[in-house]
Amino acid sequence: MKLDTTKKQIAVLIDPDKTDIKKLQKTIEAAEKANIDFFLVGGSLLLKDNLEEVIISIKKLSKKKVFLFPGNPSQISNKADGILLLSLISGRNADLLIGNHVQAAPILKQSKLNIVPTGYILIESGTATTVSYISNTTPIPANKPEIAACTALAGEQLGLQIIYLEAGSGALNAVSKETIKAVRKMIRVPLIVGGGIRSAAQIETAFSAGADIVVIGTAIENDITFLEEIK
Ligand code: 1GP
Repeated sequence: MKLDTTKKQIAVLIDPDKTDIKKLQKTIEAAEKANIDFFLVGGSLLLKDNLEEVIISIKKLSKKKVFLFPGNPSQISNKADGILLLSLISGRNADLLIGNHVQAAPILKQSKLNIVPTGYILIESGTATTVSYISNTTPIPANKPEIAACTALAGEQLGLQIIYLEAGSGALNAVSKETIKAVRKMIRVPLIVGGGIRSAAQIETAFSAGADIVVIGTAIENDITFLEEIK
């Protein structure tokens, strides 16, 4: 696992659909000034065919690592540094647990990408999200932290190297501190938390509850000055 998880980190998620080159440049420059730690690129559903273009643009403006955050196997690119190889362990959709990975395996073997085997756990967040609809899975109820904790533990026992607690992009409610705490208590591997985080206070809450990495996407897409607040 080549993600540095020795310190608390903030990752900026770039959804290639929700940006253009001009906006992207401004975002990267602001992210550099805020000294964020790395970038994730991807999305559950991409309408534009600009994933590589986005990665290349980030690489031109920043030395920070870029990790793929793929919604499906078509979102693999050698231009990135690594990939969160997501297994959607909160769901029971076989393709997202292992099927897509079988198709991607030979492509990944030929790539130079750092592969980060990731247990991806969707938490119910107040309304349907693109990721819950597209993945055709039921998120874990927000008021059942023990289910999230046992799911994360099972992922760790299966050898997954990092756990990602996801409320969904633009979620109404972020993952609660109770859920983050319960998961943190149960596992030893690093913990990523994302979805619906739109204030510095929420970032602090996630970190103090036990998140190692917090992912921010929509809040920065909507208002680039949020990066100054993060700084
Ligand atoms: C989504 O966790 C990420 O997959 C980030 O979510 O866009 O709500 O910040 P936001």
